[in-house]
Amino acid sequence: MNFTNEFVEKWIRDYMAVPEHNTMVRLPLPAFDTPIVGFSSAADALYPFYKEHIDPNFYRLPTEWLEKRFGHPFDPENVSVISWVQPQTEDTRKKAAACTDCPTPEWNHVRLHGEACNRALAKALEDFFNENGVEAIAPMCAEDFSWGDSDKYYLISNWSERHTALISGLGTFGLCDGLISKVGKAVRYGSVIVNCKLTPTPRDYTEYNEYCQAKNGCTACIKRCPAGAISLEGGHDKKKCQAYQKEVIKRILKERYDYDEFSVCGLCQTGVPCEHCVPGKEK
Ligand code: B12
Ligand code: SF4
Ligand code: SF4
Repeated sequence: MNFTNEFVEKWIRDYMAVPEHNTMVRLPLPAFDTPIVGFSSAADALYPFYKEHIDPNFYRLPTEWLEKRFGHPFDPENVSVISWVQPQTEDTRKKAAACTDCPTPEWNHVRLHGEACNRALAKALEDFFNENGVEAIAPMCAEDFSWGDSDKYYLISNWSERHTALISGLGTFGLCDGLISKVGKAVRYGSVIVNCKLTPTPRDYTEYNEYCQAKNGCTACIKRCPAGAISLEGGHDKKKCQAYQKEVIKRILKERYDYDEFSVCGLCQTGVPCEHCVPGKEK
C-alpha cells in the first residue's frame, strides 16, 4: 500500500472526529479542535542538529527509535515523521484566558484526558501502519520514552514533540518555550515515525524562534505568568514553572474547585497574541 500526505492527514482528522476519540471524559465536550498535520524526512539535517543540541547521549534520531524497536538498520531517506497539532477548543482557551493565577479544571482535563486521546491517536496510527506492512513507532507511547536531567536545559526528553513539529514545518518557539504553531500556542503535539516516504512540509521560517514577537517588544507571556518564570533575559525558568504547577496550582485547584486529578498551569498559552495564530497573521 502506498501512503500519501493527504491520506495520512485525513486518517488523523477522521480519527479525531469520532466523539469517543476526542473527549474531556469528565465533561461532555471535545478535548480538541480539528488537528493540523506536518511531515518531515528523517534525513532532514535538523534531526542530527537537535540530537547534538539537546543531548547526543540521550536524545534519539527517528531511525534510532525504529532500530531499537525493530532490531535492524533503517535508511533515513526512506523514513518519515508525521507530526500533528491538537488545538485547544475556543471554549477552553477563553475560560483559561480569563484566569490570572490558575487555569480552569477544563484545562487540566485536557492535560489528563485530552492527552490520553492524543496518545491513543499516536498508538492507533502506529498500529495502522504496522498492520499494513510499514514499520512504525510512536515514541511518546514507547516503553523506553523517558525524561532526563540536563545541565544545559534542566528537563529534557529523548523525543521532543515540539522540536519534531518545528522540523515538520508546523511552527517555531516562543519566548516562554512553547512552540507557536500555525494555529497558535494553546495546543498539544504528537507524532509517529514511519518507514515510508512522505513529502516533507516546507518550513516558512529559518529561525527557530521566528514567529515570536519578543524581538518587536511583545511581553504578553511575561505578564501572564503568575510565577515570574518568564523574562526577556532568561526566557523560561523551568524550575520556577514546575514548582508553581506542583505547589501553587495544586493548592488553588483544590481550594477553588475541589479538583485534584492533575495540576498544570499553561496560563502563558492563553490571553497572548500567539494563543491561536501566528502573531500578526490572524485570519
Ligand atoms: C519536560 C516537559 C515539561 C517541563 C519542561 C518544559 C520544557 N520547556 O522543556 C515542564 C514541567 C516545565 C513543562 C511545562 C509545560 N508543558 Co510540557 N512537556 C515536557 C515534555 C515531556 C518534554 C519537553 C522536552 O523534551 N524538552 C526538551 C528541551 C530541550 O526543550 P526546551 O528547553 O524548551 O528547548 C529550547 C531549546 O531547544 C531552544 N532552541 C530550539 N531550537 C534552537 C536553535 C538554536 C540555534 C538555539 C540557540 C536554541 C534553540 O529553544 C527551545 C525553547 O526555548 C513535552 C512532551 C514531549 N515529549 O515533547 C511536554 C510539552 C513540551 N509540554 C507541553 C505543555 C502544553 C506544557 C504546559 C503548558 C503545561 C500544560 N499542559 O498546560 C507547560 C508550559 C511551560 C512553558 N512555558 O512552556 C506541550 C507543548 C505545548 C506548546 N505549545 O509548546 C508538550 C509538547 C506536550 C504535548 N504533548 O503537547 N513541560
Ligand atoms: S506572548 Fe509574545 S513574547 Fe510571548 S511567546 Fe507569544 S509572541 Fe512571543
Ligand atoms: S506554565 Fe504557568 S508557571 Fe509555567 S511559564 Fe507558563 S504561565 Fe508561567
